[in-house]
Amino acid sequence: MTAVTIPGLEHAPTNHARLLAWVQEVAELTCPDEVVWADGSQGEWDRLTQKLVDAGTFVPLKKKQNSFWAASDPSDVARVEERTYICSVREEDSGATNNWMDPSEMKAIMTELYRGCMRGRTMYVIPFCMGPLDAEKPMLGVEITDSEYVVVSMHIMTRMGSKALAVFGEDADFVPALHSLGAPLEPGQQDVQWPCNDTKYISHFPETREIWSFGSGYGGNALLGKKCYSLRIASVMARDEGWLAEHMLILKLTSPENKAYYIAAAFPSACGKTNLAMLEPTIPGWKVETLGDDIAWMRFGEDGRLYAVNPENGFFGVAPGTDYHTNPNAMRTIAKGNSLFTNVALTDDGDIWWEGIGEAPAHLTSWKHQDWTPDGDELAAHPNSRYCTPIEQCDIKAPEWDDPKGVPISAIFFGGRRATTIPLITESRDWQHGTYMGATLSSETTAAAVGKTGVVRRDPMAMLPFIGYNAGDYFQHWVDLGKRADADKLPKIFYVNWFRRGDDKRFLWPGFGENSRVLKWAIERIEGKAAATETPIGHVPTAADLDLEGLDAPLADIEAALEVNADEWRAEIPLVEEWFAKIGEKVPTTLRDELAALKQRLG
Ligand code: GTP
Ligand code: SPV
Ligand code: MN
Repeated sequence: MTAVTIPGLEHAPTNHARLLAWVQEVAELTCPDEVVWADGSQGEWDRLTQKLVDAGTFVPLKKKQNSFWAASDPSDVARVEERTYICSVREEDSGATNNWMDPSEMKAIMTELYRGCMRGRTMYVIPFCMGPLDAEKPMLGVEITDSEYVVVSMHIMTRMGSKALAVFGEDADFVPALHSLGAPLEPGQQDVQWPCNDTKYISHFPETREIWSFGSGYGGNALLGKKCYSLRIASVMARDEGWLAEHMLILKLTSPENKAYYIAAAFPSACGKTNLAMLEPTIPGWKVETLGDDIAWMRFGEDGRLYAVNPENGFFGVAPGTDYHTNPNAMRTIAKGNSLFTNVALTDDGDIWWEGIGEAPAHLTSWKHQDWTPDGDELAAHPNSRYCTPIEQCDIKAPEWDDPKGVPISAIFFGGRRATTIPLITESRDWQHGTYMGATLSSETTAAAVGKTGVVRRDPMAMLPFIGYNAGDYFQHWVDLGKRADADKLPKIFYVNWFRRGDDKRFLWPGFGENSRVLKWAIERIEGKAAATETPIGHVPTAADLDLEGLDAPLADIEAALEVNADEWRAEIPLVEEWFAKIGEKVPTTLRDELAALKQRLG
């Protein structure tokens, strides 16, 4: 076939012709020293974590078994939305919210970047499956990468290696996902702790369902099964096949009467999904179990209800702010070890530390590898530092978390981070109104993406950076799905905001475990038990409608968190108009009608 011989290329553990041809093609283009098929074994984990320790990328944690600390290049700490592209054939299919480039033009540019880019490194071939391996149609992918950090992270975040490859057979469909750090090594050249490239591209080809990523080692840019496959590419599949791929947690809420409800919730990055998914209720008798903390795939079941599956196998959670008070379940999960920590601080006795985890020790090694003491002004951990840990280890995972059938969703929450305007919770009147709430969702930007933080922007369904096609078509898809099912079988949609602030900038609502009070109200609305006030924006509880027993917070703050301020809402209207104008003609008529009706109600 070719004159090129690369060690490892001839020992492929599969007869899948399309996969073999692609691996051959990528190896010839990128020129690695060696090709290794990832098998997902403990031996492979041990070998690669040791290799990362030897390279200085990982420091083993003395205080957590089988766990490692890594600090990235200071320039490679978050998703790069400006460098993320949806390369549909027609520009309008990418839409006003995505960066676009013609697929052949992008492939020409990136092919030149990839040429020889794995020289001096090992090329790993990682077969993986998003969602359960025993799904009716397993959602397969293969990531090729030259990063050991990516391989070991994929061990945690996905079902991968031999057990995934076994599902491929000789001709199963899969999403090819190519990743390179873009940091070839010349013979004898010393590697750096966190190789990456100043030039970055995170490219998606929706028609051919391919992913090409270059230059970054950070989670969302490099673990291609996550946002690239399970949201951007999967949202296109979902549009074509009549389902939903969403940036949502999945939780199970059990009432004191032992009735179980499943709730999915979409909040933008670093706006509280992991925390809500693992919540420890402060109200007696209520129980939360976790099914997923970031992504939900939802399909209609035969009974007409919407069933959700978490495609992931691990949590890639925001570290700062996580402690035994805010998220004890995350703390217990990582305490079991088998976890990776990136861009947190390292204690002198070999443990991790971040802002919000408790009192700072007198000395730390910061995420920038610098000596750190509490009297300086720099953060010890990057605000987007992350832990990566297996779901399997989470004590409160729901037993059905990996059931390929999924779980029937009773309520969908949309939420954002807004200091003003948006009440603690609002119930939509129906699916269309709920879709309007989602489509006009707004939130302050966070450290999860490179760029200025704290800027309010529209983030529809918390999917702004993740919709793999035209946002107007995406809204239409939501509207259309709502027409497919009986209204009483559709999840009820709510709009929440844990982040409203008082004059002195304090949070009005205590959040975290106390959010169970808000979940309870939502469930009791579904059961027809709880009261609400009809307002121009939807049904909102008064403080008296919420179970506030034992809550240690001023009533005035709760009332302020629930306030519907007509002036603030009127000020929101031009922003929504501007947003719809940006999306353009494809904004569904129903959503324009919702806006017109809201305007009228506000007077
Ligand atoms: P991604 O993994 O980026 O998608 O983020 P996420 O939506 O899972 O956010 P996460 O739960 O990790 O929360 C991000 C930040 O918000 C953390 O610093 C939390 O401490 C904070 N946070 C989460 N829930 C609440 C809440 O109810 N109230 C307040 N005030 N802060 C919260
Ligand atoms: C997010 O940014 O929404 C995350 C982390 O969940 S990342 O994997 O980078 O997407
Ligand atoms: Mn996320």
